[in-house]
Amino acid sequence: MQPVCVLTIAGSDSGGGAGIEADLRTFASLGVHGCVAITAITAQNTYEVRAVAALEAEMVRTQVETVSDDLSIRATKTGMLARPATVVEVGALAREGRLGLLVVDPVLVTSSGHPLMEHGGIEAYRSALLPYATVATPNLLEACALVDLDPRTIHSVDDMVGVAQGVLDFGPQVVLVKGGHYAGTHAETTPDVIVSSSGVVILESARVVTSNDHGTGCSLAAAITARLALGDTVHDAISFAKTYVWRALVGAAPWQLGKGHGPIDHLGWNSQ
Ligand code: PXL
Repeated sequence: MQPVCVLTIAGSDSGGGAGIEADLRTFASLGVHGCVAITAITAQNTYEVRAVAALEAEMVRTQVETVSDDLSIRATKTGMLARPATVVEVGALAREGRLGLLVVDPVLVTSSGHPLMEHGGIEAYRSALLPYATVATPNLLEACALVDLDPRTIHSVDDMVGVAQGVLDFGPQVVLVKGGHYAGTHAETTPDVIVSSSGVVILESARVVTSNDHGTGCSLAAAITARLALGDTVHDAISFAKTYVWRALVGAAPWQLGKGHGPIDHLGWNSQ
């Protein structure tokens, strides 16, 4: 049996918790071969981002072309794209058919508030990349930014559904709005909202209270990508990925790898 190949187009997190590093561990853990196109290098640890250096969009294109000229990429995940020009370039690569099934995680800022996208990124996502997405996986704050809504106006799961439908209008086949930020992270459950042309599905799961939650969004999108590449339907891939991240959160809850938000247990999830 040959392993299935997938690609992540994302930034590097020197602390190893998020970005490319999380994606590759997730891919390895779920049995697919991960290729990468690096968009930016971040100098960060578990509590701060000290610097970001973005690559030129052209260099991102060259990485993707080089990989996809040789390996058969079944599915691609995009994470931190850093520059609007890179968002546009990745949209063009999708249009050229180089990316396979496409999971777009529209990363804009870190949870601590450090920007991971330059000015103009939101408009680029709307017009150039979301139309090609099989699944878009914004968190609630990113979804609000995409539809130009103040997150303080979101008070119910119905409000979340409205935001998700707004993102769906930009063209993805399915939108998953993650509920981790719902109710200011104090709610006992995290409602995830999935919308598509076939309707609305709400997935509830118990919140894992832990400071080791860095890279959960990246890992969720990477797990969806791996499962899509392996042949799951979008809904099955999302359900699987939620369980994967939930178990990896539980597994890492006792860890103390730094002073801030540590990584999740990408590799030990199956023992939970
Ligand atoms: O979780 C968003 C994210 C994506 N990519 C990189 C990051 C982060 C958050 O810190 O560092 C490289």
